[in-house]
Amino acid sequence: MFLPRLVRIVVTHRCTILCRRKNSHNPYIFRTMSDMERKIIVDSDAGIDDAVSILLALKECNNVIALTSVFGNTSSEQAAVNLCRIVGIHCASEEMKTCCTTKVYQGAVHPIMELSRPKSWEGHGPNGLGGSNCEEFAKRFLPSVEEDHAVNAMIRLVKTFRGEIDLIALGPLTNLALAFNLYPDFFKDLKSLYIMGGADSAKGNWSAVAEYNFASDPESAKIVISAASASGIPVVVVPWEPCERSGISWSHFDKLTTLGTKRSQFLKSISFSQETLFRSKARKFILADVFAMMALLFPEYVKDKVQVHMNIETSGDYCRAMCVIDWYGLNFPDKPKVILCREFMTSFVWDVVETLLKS
Ligand SMILES: [Ca+2]
Repeated sequence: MFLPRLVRIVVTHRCTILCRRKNSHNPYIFRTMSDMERKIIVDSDAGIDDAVSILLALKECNNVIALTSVFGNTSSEQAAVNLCRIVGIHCASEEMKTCCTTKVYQGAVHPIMELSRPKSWEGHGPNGLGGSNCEEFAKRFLPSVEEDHAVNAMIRLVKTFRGEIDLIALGPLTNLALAFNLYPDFFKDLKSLYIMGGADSAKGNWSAVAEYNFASDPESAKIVISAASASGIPVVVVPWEPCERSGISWSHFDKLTTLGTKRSQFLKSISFSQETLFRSKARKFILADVFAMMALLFPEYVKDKVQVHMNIETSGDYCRAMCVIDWYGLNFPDKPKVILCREFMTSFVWDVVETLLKS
């Protein structure tokens, strides 16, 4: 099953050095030096699933060059504080002597067209991380939020490392839309863009038809999907539905949160609100953003993906922020397309999460 991946790596000569990671979740998955040294920016509203995704990126890559905050699961200010704590937990878990070089920047505080930020989902708790201040896990390493604004930092970094940065957006897309409006080559100068957002079958988790990240700033979602797909770079969208289908039972959650490590204890601590809300209703434990991060870091675990033209509805009484997808190419056959990830190899994804939490 995994041989084609290895063959592909060798045949395409992506890198001359193949590294087999210690404690790898799967002995047949090889990571190249280029995988580990790739430059990544994570734009995030710093909730529970964002936290696990970022810990995974920090563990698997040596060059997560920036974490940028945006409103969503909490305020942009609080999200920036949370991102610092997540970096601190990574450094403490790795028993580093000094904190890693990943910088944290604060970004947009409200959507482009609204003057207040949308309501947050209560499952992320009062501060986005279940109400936990995380200090017991991260007190040795707590980086400060940089003075530069997230949008300015993103533009600067993208200009500095033209064509080298994988940008992954795990919250409302406001920072990215602002960056594009300020610097029209912003998307063209990326290596790739990954987005957790939207609903591919209109199964809304916020409105009847819209997913939370897109519903929080539909105009920004429209700008980003349209401009990024037209830029020619790969634009990979992980919608809500496969993330929900890939949720796990609470007994599985119990296993992941009693592994005796800092990361495992941290997940238990920050999941308090989601556990309170969902466990008694027998709803599954879901980490949506992790699947977008997996699409970036472990694309071999994406089971089903398709190229489609996607647009975002920004008006209407019922359909604002809905993803409008031209499934059969009948209406926009010549328009730019995104890569839509529709299904994952779920058990492998959760094995990766368990390996992360065990370390
Ligand atoms: Ca998020």
